[in-house]
Amino acid sequence: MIPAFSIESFKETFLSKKNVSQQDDRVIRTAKEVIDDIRSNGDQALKKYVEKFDGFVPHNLEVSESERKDAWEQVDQKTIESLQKAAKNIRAFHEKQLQSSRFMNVDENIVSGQLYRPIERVGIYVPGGTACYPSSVLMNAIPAVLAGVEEVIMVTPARDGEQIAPILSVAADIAGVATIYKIGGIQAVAALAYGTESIPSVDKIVGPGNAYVAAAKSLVYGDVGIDMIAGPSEVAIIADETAVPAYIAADLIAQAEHDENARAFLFATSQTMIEETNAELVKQCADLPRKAIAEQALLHKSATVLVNDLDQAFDLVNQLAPEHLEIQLADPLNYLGKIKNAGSVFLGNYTPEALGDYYAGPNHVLPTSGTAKFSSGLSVDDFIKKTTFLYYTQQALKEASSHVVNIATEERLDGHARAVQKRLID
Ligand code: HSO
Ligand code: ZN
Repeated sequence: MIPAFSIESFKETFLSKKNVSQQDDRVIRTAKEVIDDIRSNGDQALKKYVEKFDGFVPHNLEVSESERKDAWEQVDQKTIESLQKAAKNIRAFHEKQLQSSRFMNVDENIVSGQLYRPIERVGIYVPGGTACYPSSVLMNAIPAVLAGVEEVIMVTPARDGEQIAPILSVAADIAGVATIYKIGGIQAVAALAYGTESIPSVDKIVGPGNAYVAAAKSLVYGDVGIDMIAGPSEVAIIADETAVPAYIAADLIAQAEHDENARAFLFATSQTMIEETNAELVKQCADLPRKAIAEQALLHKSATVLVNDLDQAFDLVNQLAPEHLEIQLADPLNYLGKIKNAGSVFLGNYTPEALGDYYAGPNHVLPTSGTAKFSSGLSVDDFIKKTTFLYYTQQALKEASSHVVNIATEERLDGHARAVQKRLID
């Protein structure tokens, strides 16, 4: 079901740089218009676009205390318990990422170090349509709360006029989100970036969204921080003869059902493994509710590659830099050293990506489209700024002075040289 690619054709099709996340001009123009209007006209413009794009304006833009309380009655108890357990695992994992401010160099005459300070206000964008994922609320909000962000604000569009999806509200409570506003789309990004009478401005906006949201995020970047512009989700699986075709197929499908542009790759050391996986794909897709989407992704965006050996598989995967990498090999932990570029790695036959998507602890917001070559998944670091500090006594400055003056003179910046010399005169 997934087309077979030779090593060469795989390289040509999937490894050439072609900026898959490039944005449509028309979308950018629309986003710019909405952002400019909201920046100049605040709430009045915001409400105009909520009406225009969502078809209604909720009574109150903020989700009230009582609405948040009522949401708990509308979600079944089993789901609530699972979200709570997942949140506990995600919190425990991300807690270990926290670092404290520290002195780095301390002697009699010199002190230097680094302060770790949380971003003060963060906005989390949560889509409200078919991709309405409480797991993404947990993955985005928990690291922010742990980092010490004072105010974590969530935005998500209301459905049918008034209510946001109750499960998103419950997930927000579990994660520690302070305030939720019933807005989405470009208008929500603009309101968070610049503030309106009813929406406070934030310092950074994170969270996934459609092409309009992505365009809006890239336009407000600079005035606020953003996490990343995510491309289509992808998984690469490396399999030897110990892998199980039914499990491989299940994980390729789990990826493919995300959207028609999702990409699923299998690098196998045997032709039989590829054939058996394809047979499983057909079987398992048959009764999949999102069959049409998954089939599109598998048929048109994905690839199987027969590799000569595992070194070749790792070489291709490192060039691909996939968002998710599954290593379905005997002794999978032995291969950690071979991984250079990947967002998150899942080891062995019993660690499906779905475990990490929802529950185990590592973050599911990950670099896509090869960006794992230079960036990482969401972590507490995304909500922290590092500020360095320095203290010298006059004695220490004296010892450093000739070097500073030499470099300043070379750069023809006499003012810099004098700023040092002035302090050594008396
Ligand atoms: N696989 C997605 C995350 C997700 N899966 C959310 C299910 N819900 C991107 O890593
Ligand atoms: Zn997923």
